[in-house]
Amino acid sequence: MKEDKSKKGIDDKIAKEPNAENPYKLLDLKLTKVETWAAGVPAVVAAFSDLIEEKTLVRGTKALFKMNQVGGFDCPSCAWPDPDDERSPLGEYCENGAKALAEEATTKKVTADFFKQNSVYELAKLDDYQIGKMGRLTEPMYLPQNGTHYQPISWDNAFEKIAKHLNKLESPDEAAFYTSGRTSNETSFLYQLFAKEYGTNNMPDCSNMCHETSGSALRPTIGIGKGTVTLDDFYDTDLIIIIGQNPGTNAPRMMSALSRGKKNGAKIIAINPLPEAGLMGFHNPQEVNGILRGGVKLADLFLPVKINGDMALLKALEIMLIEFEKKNPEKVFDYDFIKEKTTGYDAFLKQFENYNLDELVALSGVAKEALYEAAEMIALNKRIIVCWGMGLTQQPNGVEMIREILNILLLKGSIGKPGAGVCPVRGHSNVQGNRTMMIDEKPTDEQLDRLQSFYGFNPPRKHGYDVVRAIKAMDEEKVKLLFCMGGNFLSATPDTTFTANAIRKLNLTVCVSTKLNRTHLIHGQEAIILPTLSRSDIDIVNGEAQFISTENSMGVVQSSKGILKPVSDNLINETQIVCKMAMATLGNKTVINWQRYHDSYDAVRDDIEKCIPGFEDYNARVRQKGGFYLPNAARHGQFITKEFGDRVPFTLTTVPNNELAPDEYMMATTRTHDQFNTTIYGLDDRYRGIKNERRVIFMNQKDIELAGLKSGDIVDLFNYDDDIERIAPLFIIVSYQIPEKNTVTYFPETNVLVSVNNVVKDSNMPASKYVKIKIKKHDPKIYERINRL
Ligand SMILES: Nc1nc2c(c(=O)[nH]1)N[C@H]1C(S)=C(S)[C@@H](COP(=O)(O)OP(=O)(O)OC[C@H]3O[C@@H](n4cnc5c(=O)[nH]c(N)nc54)[C@H](O)[C@@H]3O)O[C@H]1N2
Ligand SMILES: Nc1nc2c(c(=O)[nH]1)N[C@H]1C(S)=C(S)[C@@H](COP(=O)(O)OP(=O)(O)OC[C@H]3O[C@@H](n4cnc5c(=O)[nH]c(N)nc54)[C@H](O)[C@@H]3O)O[C@H]1N2
Ligand SMILES: [Mo]
Repeated sequence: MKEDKSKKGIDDKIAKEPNAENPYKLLDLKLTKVETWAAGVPAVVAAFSDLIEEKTLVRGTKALFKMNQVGGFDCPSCAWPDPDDERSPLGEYCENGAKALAEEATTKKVTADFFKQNSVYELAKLDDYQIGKMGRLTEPMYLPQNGTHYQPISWDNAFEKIAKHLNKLESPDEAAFYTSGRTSNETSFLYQLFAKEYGTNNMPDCSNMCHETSGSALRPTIGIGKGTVTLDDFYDTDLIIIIGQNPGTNAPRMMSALSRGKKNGAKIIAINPLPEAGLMGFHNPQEVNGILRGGVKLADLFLPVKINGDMALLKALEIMLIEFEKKNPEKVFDYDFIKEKTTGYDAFLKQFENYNLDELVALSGVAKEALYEAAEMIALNKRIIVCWGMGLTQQPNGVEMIREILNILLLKGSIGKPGAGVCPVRGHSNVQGNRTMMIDEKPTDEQLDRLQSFYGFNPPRKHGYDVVRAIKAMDEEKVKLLFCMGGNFLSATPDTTFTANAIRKLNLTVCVSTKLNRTHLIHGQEAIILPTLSRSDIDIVNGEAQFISTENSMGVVQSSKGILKPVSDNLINETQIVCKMAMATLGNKTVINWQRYHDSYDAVRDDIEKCIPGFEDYNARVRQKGGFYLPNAARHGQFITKEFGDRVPFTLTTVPNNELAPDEYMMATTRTHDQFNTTIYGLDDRYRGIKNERRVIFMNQKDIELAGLKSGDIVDLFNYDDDIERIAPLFIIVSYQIPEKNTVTYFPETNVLVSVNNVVKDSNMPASKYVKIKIKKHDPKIYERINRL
């Protein structure tokens, strides 16, 4: 590696370290049985062992029983809703909710002394698992330019520094304000309000890497960028299709809803390259029955689609449905619905003259008989729910694929009715609420008009940067300051080396965080860490314990009140952080009474009510048991859009060309059972039979043999998008039940291979489940080739 003499200090030292952005070393992989059932006793044992490891058994257990209970706090993990009616006395949590809680309820602390003893340089050599296990952040910290160690800073001085940096930028658009999806409604509202009053719509958020694709597909077609079903719909429906989503790991409580639906007669089809345990069967750990015996078989039919073979699969199903309808006129399609509620049906039908069923079947990778079976299940049933996750949204044609799903539902008249509709399964516990609160780089004129008329300032109208555009703007030095409200920007985003270098160009990075993470260690010229309260912490404002509110995957807004004593007296809540930053930055230029918001969540909610439709009587209704549903016209069969009036369009889409060179493979990056995004709880992926290693690559046995490799071989992975060599060294091959030419690895380790230009059309999300790679036997000299720009 050449030395750049022009740079000094710590950044330079890290820049010479080949693995500071993404350290790599192999552990001691053990393969265990691949599970075909999810949850059950091991899940309960795993949940409690995490609490023990985090030295928080009593605190954690006390908190677990309050989690997702009426009057308790909302699980910080996923956005799956709580039942409206009865909640399980054994607890409404799952193994992964318990792990998420253990992470934040930990009594381990990262103090000023810790930073004094550990330089940023040394910390950056640790992997994400080790960094995350250091404990909760306890006081604000500051890293001066060329500094080697973070040092304590008072809250006031921290805000003064941030204000000074913000005020010296040539334009407000030189700042970007990132949000991760745990932030409450109240904080989100104030945060976007501050960014707008300051003068920018640069609000990249985790949705830009998650469900932006779903919003982009649904908003212009059904009139709302959210799902249309509620939990009750799952309990009484005919058919549930789960495509590109892994509920056993990422939304475990969804399995209770699925099994209740099944008991009431629903069938399930799962479409996924991997036979995920949570799609196949479920033992409910919350029911004595589930722990001791039995359990419910989930998928009636599993379609092992090729990565990105979904479009071909959906079109093949449509051809089969059209044939069924021809043979059984008016039995398969809902012509009343098609006539009254849709547009474009004739053109939709006509397109199939150009498609060949057998070709589509081959592209999907699924056997024709299995597809017929699926088509038959769709043909024979009327009420269908389709759920999807990152398997679709992180594909280059994700927007089109979701619209193709919609086409099928339109044929069946299966949306906007009980037991029928679309269900994009959200990720972060309040990611949906963030968007409702206008955390959005492209707010609508209606939204801005309402803010303008209530507050009286002119919010900026120009759209801001999303995540991918923000990274590029940072690289081009158009953005000079990155403020992160939660999250772990570097580890979550694509093209790790490129992004790390873009971050290093910034004047200042500020992270509001609960735990130490990589974005604190690969930073701008100056860096500030602001520690904050988490969901489960008691939040006292003006002497009184407060609650915040969130919106779940099904549009229910409810309160959340922490119960644990914070690990430090020097933590303030996120809302207060925003208010203090606003007061320090805007001074007497502001037209908003930030002190009032600082002192009272009720005041924030009162004003949200005035600016965002659906929040009438917010303070009263959020205090009701179970909260309240936001309006959702599509749920009730009203689909209002500017372009199509009150009709939903059939969308004409195309089948992508997924051809690969002989030595190329398609890679999807996914989560293990032991992580929450970039927070690594442990090193196992229990359901997939992986123990004590994350640097694995799942491959089909035939591919392994064809490449002259064998299971257990150590390989390096390469991507060559944009004619740049991207390298992820040191992965172990695991032979797995996965379609040929397809591979799966875990993020964030393989984000380094995802080009920042590999994005989803229309939503501009990283297409991190569609990465073309090459695989070569590990070369010990590979490190010399790692290009650090
Ligand atoms: N415990 C835990 N819970 C979580 C999270 C976590 O990290 N840990 N993350 C949260 C967040 S932010 C989110 S967004 C959600 C994510 O939850 P999911 O949407 O389930 O996300 P992933 O695990 O990334 O991948 C989903 C599935 O897509 C499949 N897949 C990959 N490529 C394709 C394809 O081409 N076609 C099809 N049909 N399937 C494909 C993979 O095999 C995998 O089973 O979970 C949330 N909940
Ligand atoms: N290759 C690849 N990349 C992906 C994905 C993928 O499937 N493949 N998935 C993408 C998806 S779906 C998402 S949503 C993003 C996630 O991206 P992010 O939301 O940015 O990442 P997280 O790992 O969830 O953030 C973890 C950090 O949040 C902080 N934190 C936790 N709780 C709180 C809190 O209550 N308040 C505050 N202020 N901070 C808190 C902690 O410090 C922790 O280190 O990653 C994306 N990246
Ligand atoms: Mo997500």
